[in-house]
Amino acid sequence: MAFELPKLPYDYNALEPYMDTKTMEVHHDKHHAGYTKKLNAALENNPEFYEKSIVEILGDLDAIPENIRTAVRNNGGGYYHHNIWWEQFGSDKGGEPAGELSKAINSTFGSFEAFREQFKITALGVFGSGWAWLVKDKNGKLSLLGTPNQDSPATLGFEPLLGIDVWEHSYYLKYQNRRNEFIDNFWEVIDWDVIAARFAK
Ligand code: MN3
Repeated sequence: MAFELPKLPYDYNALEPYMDTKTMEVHHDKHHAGYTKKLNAALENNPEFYEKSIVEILGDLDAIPENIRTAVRNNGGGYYHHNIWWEQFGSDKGGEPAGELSKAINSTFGSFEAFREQFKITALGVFGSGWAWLVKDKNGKLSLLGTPNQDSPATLGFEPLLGIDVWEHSYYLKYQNRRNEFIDNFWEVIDWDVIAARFAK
């Protein structure tokens, strides 16, 4: 079974005014669809990899034949990261984490506010295209990570809990060069129950 583009879990306009409808359409139907299609095309002659999960694939890129490794790294990362991206949002969300996740954030970063500030610095520090992440390691320890292009936390042995896509395609139509403002508004649509469930896994 080839990899499938997941359906957007809400309407294209669900995240207005923080993420605009047009960006949502292009981001899901063109960019995410494109990564999915190119990942499948790259694996066409090695269909045994269709049987693996995308996390398994990205976690062991050395197992991928060298002639398709870069394509799988880029498009597999793009496929996986956008799956994470859509799932972590909802309308009427935002606010703050609760429970064990809240405790872990406070003990790691000092406070939720301090976490948001450090996350923003990480996201602003990604030069060009890439992502910033809240990740956990194998022992459940939290940290922040910036990754270029579609390089994946999964390749580095981390599990991504929350990610911000700072490729220009993610915000340019609405925010132009104001990555700063995009990052500030990102918090308004985060579904912290989803992030807490990822943390608890
Ligand atoms: Mn994107």
